[in-house]
Amino acid sequence: MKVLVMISVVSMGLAMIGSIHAMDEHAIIYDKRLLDPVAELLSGPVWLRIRGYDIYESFTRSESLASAPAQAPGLPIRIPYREPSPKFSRNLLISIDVGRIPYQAETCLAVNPRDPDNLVIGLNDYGFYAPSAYVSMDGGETWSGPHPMVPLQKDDFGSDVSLAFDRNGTVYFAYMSIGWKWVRTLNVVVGDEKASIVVSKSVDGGETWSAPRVVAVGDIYAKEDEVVVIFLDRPRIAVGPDPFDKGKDRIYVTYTEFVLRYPLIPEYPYIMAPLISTTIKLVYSTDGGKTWSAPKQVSPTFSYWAGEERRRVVQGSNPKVAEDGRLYVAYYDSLNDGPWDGLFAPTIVWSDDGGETFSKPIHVDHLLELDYELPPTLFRAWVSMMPQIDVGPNGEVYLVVAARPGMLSPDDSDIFFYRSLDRGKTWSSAKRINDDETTRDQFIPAIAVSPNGTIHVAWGDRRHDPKDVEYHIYYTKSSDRGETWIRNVRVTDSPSNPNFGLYLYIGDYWSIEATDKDVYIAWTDTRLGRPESPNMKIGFARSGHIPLPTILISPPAGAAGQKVTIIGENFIPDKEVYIQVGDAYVSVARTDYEGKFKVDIFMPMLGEGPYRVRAIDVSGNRAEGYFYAEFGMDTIKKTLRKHEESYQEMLDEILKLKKGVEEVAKKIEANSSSRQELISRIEALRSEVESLTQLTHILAVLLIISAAIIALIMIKVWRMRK
Ligand SMILES: [Ca+2]
Ligand SMILES: [Ca+2]
Ligand SMILES: [Ca+2]
Repeated sequence: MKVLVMISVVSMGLAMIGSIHAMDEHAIIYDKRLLDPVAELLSGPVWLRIRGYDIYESFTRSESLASAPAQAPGLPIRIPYREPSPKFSRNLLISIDVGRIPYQAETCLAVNPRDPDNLVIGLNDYGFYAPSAYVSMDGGETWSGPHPMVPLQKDDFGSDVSLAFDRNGTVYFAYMSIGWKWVRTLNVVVGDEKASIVVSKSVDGGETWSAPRVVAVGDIYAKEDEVVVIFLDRPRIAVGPDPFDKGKDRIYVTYTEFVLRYPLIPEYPYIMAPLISTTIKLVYSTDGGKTWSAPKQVSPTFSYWAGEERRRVVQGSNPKVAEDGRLYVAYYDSLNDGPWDGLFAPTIVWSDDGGETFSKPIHVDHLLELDYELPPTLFRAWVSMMPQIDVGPNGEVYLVVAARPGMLSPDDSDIFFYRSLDRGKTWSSAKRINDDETTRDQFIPAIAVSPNGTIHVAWGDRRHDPKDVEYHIYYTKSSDRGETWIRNVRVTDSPSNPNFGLYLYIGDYWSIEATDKDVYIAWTDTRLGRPESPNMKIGFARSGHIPLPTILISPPAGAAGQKVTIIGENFIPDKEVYIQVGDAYVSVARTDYEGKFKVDIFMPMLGEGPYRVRAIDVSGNRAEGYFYAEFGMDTIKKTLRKHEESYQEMLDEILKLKKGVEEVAKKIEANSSSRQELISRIEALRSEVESLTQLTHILAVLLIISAAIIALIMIKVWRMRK
């Protein structure tokens, strides 16, 4: 990818760009995208669009592939195996597919300071091209959503998510609103996406949201001698004490401003290669988001002509406010050797006047740049170099970032931690946070400091996979301001293969938040994805236990072959659940948006005794219970056997009697003196034998009838199950 960009940028040089797309008598339309020279630097979804990767198109293509292989309907395939984390809850996949494209990525978590059980997760949903919010009111056990953000009226889609609560429990959601704009000047027509930064807010914990308010405006316009593109990218929001009135909060939104100036030559219908500038900027609000300041400059502006060797850029800002009202902003500085090459600097600046002016930038370190991707996977991971910061209760500033550990190392990436105990002026040396002994990749770190000062860090980690493809989320914490860290802990209970998500892109950032009681982590999870049907969800876990799914079997006991109702809770929302009796799959149910389901199954003909009933959802959640078959197949068999036994006993009796009669007859022949008396005794015996014989006949008939009933029952059950 990088090579391609280089070629396209270099080939442009100062020469004409673009090819002629159409021409009327007055103007030439360029089909070259104006944002092309900076596409790789922009927010993930924008980059994909500029590079012509149509998510919708490519997904529907892969979906048609998915329907091709023959599959037995209703049979579960590749249910992910869950291996519980030793320190985190079972994982929830909280995002729901409301559009046709099952991709959600890029996530931000926020915890309501007025009600720590109120969590809001923002995420990008490609199903409807808009960021959206999911809300929990029980500390993350159950979620509602999506509550979609809307792009501005004339724009096409939204992108990026950043959330923060203020001290009163109002939550703010910053995102980009993006739309196409054509401009015409002299004899050229050019166009591209333009992005503005907008903020919506919610006063009910994230359930309902205000219309977006524009806080900074991007544009494309033409002047006599140039076409100017202003693209505002990657907003991040922070809320904290106003330095001039600590009794209230100030809201800050930082973003990256890309300016591309395309010179025009009046005599020719061409645009020239542009001058590209990047600056971290900021706007603030002191009235709860009603009005916003003019944009302020956070970083220096770095400019270069497209194709120039020296192409320094800044990107990836992250603001945080300390208790004393100082605002810190960290960002990525590629240095003069440009992005994805040589060195970069995680950089920090601060403002003591509420975002009006900023300190000189401090380079926390100079580190080896990551490549755009982390081999052998293709998703863009360079975003892991955008430093993440948080502030401790005593003004400590902590920063995490990913970088290449060594020039010649086969390891493409590690996570490094830094701290400043003098309010950002000086910084510790790098501390590697991942404690694996592999040369596999770690990426997309996130950091949070809980009110008691404990530092929490989470990141993507491929240490488990010798192929260096599948990732887990890992976590560590420090209770002594970063001196020592606990052993790394696995958070995810099932790995993700990025190739089974949107393989070029799995989100540019993930999120961690911590109270003194709990730690919350959200990330992009592809465990539901398969090569023929890719899938990307937002996964969530907390350090506190999350109740396991349960099933209720009603009635819990009875005859086999009857209808039994299974009611399940706490399963993945809006997805399939497979029902097993013993080891056989007998039915498929679908959960509602709350992860509940109810299904009637017919208990197979079973022997008397307890039978395990299990419900397994597509994400690997399982619950089991027992059904006690009181009268089943073997009960009938037993009854038949009993009848057979008594029949045999009677036959034996009759045979015995017969023998007795024969013996008596012999005796009579021998002695005929009391003949008459004997004859009457024989008669009596004979009638006894006859009545017994009749009884055995009745029993034989009964046996036949029982067999017929069993046959009927079995046919009925077989039909019903069909
Ligand atoms: Ca560099
Ligand atoms: Ca690697
Ligand atoms: Ca590594």
